Amino acid sequence: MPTLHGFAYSNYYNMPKHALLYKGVPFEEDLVYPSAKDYGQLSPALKVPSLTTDEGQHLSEASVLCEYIEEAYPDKPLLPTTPIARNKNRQLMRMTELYLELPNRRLLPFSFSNQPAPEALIAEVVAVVDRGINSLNALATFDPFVLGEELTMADIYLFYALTVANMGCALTGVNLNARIPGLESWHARFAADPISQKVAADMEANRAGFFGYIQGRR
Ligand SMILES: N[C@@H](CCC(=O)N[C@@H](CS)C(=O)NCC(=O)O)C(=O)O
Repeated sequence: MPTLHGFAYSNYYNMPKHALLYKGVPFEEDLVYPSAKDYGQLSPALKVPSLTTDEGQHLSEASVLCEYIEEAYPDKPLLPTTPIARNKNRQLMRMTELYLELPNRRLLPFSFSNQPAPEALIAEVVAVVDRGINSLNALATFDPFVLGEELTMADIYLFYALTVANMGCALTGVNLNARIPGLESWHARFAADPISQKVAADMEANRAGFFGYIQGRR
């Protein structure tokens, strides 16, 4: 049985977790924070999540884990079949990560500490997030899923990326729901899914543990 390493407060952890739950793949969860001794053996970049496969191989990087899960457990596919449709899916995931998640992630220290972010940083973040908004508006249909009639990896990726994107947007004032038609109702539908609710409950249960970990690092 594969083991998913990390902690439930991590939005990246929740991407492969949601994919495993959706596919009904039995897996174990190993609650670990990136500063744990020997974590580098699981994830060379010391990032959560990582996954140990049935063969004892250690993989890391959330998007790579999602690809692995799709290849190793093809039942209940989360990627379409044609090369172009698969490519569009990956394109949306990549753009979501580069232009929505990562820029807003730069604001997390300010969000967690309730400190105002420097204006110059806000301007940099907003400029990159503009690209993300344009990308989503060009690719996503939200009808009813991000890229059409089927739930795909792009839905999972965007949903959990938005956890961090929305925290950053609370500081920049960018209103993603207003700028991306269809996003808000799609998000509500996805959040109501029982798998999303389980992941959210696990996340909430890890809140105190996560903030304890953050405080300990300061
Ligand atoms: N590119 C990585 C990013 C993962 C990531 O940033 N994880 C955070 C938790 S949400 C983490 O491990 N942070 C620890 C650190 O940066 O020291 C991935 O896709 O898995």
